[in-house]
Amino acid sequence: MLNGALIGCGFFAVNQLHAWQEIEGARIVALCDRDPERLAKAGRDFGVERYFADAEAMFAEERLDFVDIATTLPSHRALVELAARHRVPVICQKPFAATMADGRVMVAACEAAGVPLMVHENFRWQAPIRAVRAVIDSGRIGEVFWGRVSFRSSYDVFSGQPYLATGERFIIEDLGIHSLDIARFLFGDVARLTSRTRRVNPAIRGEDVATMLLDHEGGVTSVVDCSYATRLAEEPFPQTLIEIDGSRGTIRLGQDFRMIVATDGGSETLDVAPPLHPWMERPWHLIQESVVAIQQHWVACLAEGREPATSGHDNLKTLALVEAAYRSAASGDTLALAGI
Ligand code: NAD
Ligand code: 89V
Repeated sequence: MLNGALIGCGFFAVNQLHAWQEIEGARIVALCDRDPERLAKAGRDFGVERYFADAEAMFAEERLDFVDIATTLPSHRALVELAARHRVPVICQKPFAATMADGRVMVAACEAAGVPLMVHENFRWQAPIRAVRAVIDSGRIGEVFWGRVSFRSSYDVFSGQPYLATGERFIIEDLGIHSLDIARFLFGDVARLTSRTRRVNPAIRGEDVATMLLDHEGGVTSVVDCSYATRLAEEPFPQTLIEIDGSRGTIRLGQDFRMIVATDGGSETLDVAPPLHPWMERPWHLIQESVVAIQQHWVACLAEGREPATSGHDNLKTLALVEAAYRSAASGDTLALAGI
């Protein structure tokens, strides 16, 4: 049994704590948050008896097999470096780092300490995204030449996560980061990127609309678009919709988890909805179920000595797309990823 600690008992950590209770072979034995009320509530709700207001004190006192960092971005670098100093394998929530330089330092610290590092980039673990990738891998639609990864919504994310309204950066750093990672997962790494952004909602500070054009290294062209300013007849939050064209067919992942695969032989419509476990709540179950999947993957990787799919090293490539998207939107230029 792996004994883990979780740092940051806030809005999203509840999902991670529920998911750890489902996973065989790992359990959370200690919690840390600098907010005493949140800490005590999480301890009560999840039956964890060891509490710490300070992460340094926790690492000093506990014997941990891993730590799960569920705090917001400003604390990520210091906490990952602390885990590395204590030689504790570490999971860190997205966005992994505020800058590429920080991200590289964090990856290097874990490598030097010989500890595994996984970024909690869970959207590629969503059931419908895995289903799309399985069709691509089957070869049914031939060689992929075009794709679109789209997240358009007017869901109020600010009431649950108020910090999203106040940062200079918003949708690309918080949500587009998932969409860009999905694009990498489905179409491969990226050579060049062009981006345009705007802010529609006057009550927030950062951009809430972004449109990005990606040239993937293998030749696929993709569009990654995201918006929190899009009022639709049926609110799709938090679904990512996907369009893919291949040399022998197409995949369309539409609203309500309907995936259509069309080839010359006809078309097939599949229900790729995620399961709804008792603790999950619509419409968040799509994300909640992917949290179980990524945490299971972490436990399997630790047991088998494998590098996680979204290791720190891998996630630097997604972070580079975020950085390129902001720079391209500011300059209007198409940017080569090699220079980021
Ligand atoms: P939150 O502000 O609700 O919770 C963060 C908690 O961390 C707070 O309770 C705060 O007191 C605590 N904290 C911060 N710094 C600390 C430190 N140094 N030591 C101890 N405690 C500290 O934030 P949230 O909305 O839960 O978001 C947390 C992270 O999860 C963010 O990085 C966010 O982007 C990410 N997130 C991911 C998903 C996803 O699907 N992957 C969804 C939502 C949020
Ligand atoms: O996944 C996230 O990081 C969340 C949300 C889906 C609300 O944007 O912040």
